[in-house]
Amino acid sequence: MRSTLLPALLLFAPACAVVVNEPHDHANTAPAITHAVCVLRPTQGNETVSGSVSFTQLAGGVLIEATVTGLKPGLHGFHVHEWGDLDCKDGLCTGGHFNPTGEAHGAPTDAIRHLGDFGNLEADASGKAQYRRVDSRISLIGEHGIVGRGIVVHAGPDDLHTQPTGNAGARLATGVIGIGNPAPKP
Ligand SMILES: [Cu+2]
Ligand SMILES: [Zn+2]
Repeated sequence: MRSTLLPALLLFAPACAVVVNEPHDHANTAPAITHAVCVLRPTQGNETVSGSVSFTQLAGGVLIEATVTGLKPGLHGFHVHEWGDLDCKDGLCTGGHFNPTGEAHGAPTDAIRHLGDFGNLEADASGKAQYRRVDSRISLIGEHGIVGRGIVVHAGPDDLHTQPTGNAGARLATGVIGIGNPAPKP
C-alpha cells in the first residue's frame, strides 16, 4: 500500500504548488512602460539652466518633448549619453553619445548616426528652448532603450558632423532618464 501511495502524493504536490503560486505572479500583469522622464540639473557654474524632457512610446517611435530655460539664445547640442550618472560636477561622467549600434556621429535625420544624436535645442531671445520630434530608432527599453541613460544639454551647437561629439562643447545640464508615471500630472 505504502509503495503505491507515496509516488502518487509526490506527483500531486508540484501540481498543487503551481496552482497556489499563479495569482502571485506579477510578471504577466505589470503595466507596459510607455513613458519616461528626465529632469535636468545644471552642472557647476551653469545654475541658470533647468528643464525637463518627456518620452512617450508610440507605434512608430518615441515622441520626445523638451522644454529648457536659462540658456544663451541660439543652438545647443542635445543628446542621449551612455550613462545615467550625474555624480560629477561637469557632467563628464555621463560618458559619450549613446551608440549601441556602433555608428558615426550625425544628425537625428541621418541614416547613420548615434542613436543618442538628437541634434540641437534652439533657445529664443529669452533663453527658452522647446523641442518636439518623433524618433523612430530609439525605444524606451530593450536593445535601443534609453531608460537609465543620461541626457546632456551643451553650451554650443552640435555641428552634426564632427566626430564623435559634434563639437558641442561643455555640458550645461545633465539628467537621468527614468521610468515615467503614466498618470496625468496635476
Ligand atoms: Cu552630448
Ligand atoms: Zn553623436
